[in-house]
Amino acid sequence: MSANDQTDYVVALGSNLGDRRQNLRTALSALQAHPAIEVVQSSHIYETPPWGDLNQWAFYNACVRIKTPLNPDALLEFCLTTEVSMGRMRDKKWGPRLIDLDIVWWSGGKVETEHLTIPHPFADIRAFVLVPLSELGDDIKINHCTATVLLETLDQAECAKVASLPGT
Ligand code: A4P
Ligand code: MG
Repeated sequence: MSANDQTDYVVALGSNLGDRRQNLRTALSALQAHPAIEVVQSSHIYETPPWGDLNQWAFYNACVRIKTPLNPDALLEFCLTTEVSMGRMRDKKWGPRLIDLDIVWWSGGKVETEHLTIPHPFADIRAFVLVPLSELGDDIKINHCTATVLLETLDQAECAKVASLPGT
């Protein structure tokens, strides 16, 4: 396989149930174990206040940059399968979750299908996405802006760095 077959993606990891740190690390290990995925960079883990549904535990969030020849649908399928294999139960939208793997960005531009939207909805106004994303390179742009620029108008005071993810 040549380097030209590879596409860059950012996968956002989130958890606010169980051992949150371990859940993110298990998800990272699943990405690393996939034969067609190369994890090239990972952010620190941040503890972040809940967004959307405020009445739930604080989250741990991180972002991972990968290279893979998988197309967006195939990567989404792998993300959803990983969530299920880790024991995620789907309850209410924006509610508590053991693990969430969302495709935040890829180098191929916008995707808008019934099952997949890239950049991930609200990524440009979510500090819990943008704070870890800002560690992964200024070539990553959401709606033409870097995470660093988007964060200038957002409150990120409550996003606290708690640990590193392995693999950096
Ligand atoms: N889907 C569409 N686009 C994507 C994409 N780019 N990546 C579809 C992944 N999935 C995508 O997702 C439902 C469906 O979204 C998937 O089956 C896929 O076809 P879901 O994970 O079951 O979750 P959901 O809760 O019903 O909705 P969603 O949109 O994933 O929730 P969000 O937007 O991810 O929000 N606060 C903090 N601090 N940190 C968090 O991580 N997460 C949420 C969940 C709310 N508040 C949070 C956090
Ligand atoms: Mg999701």
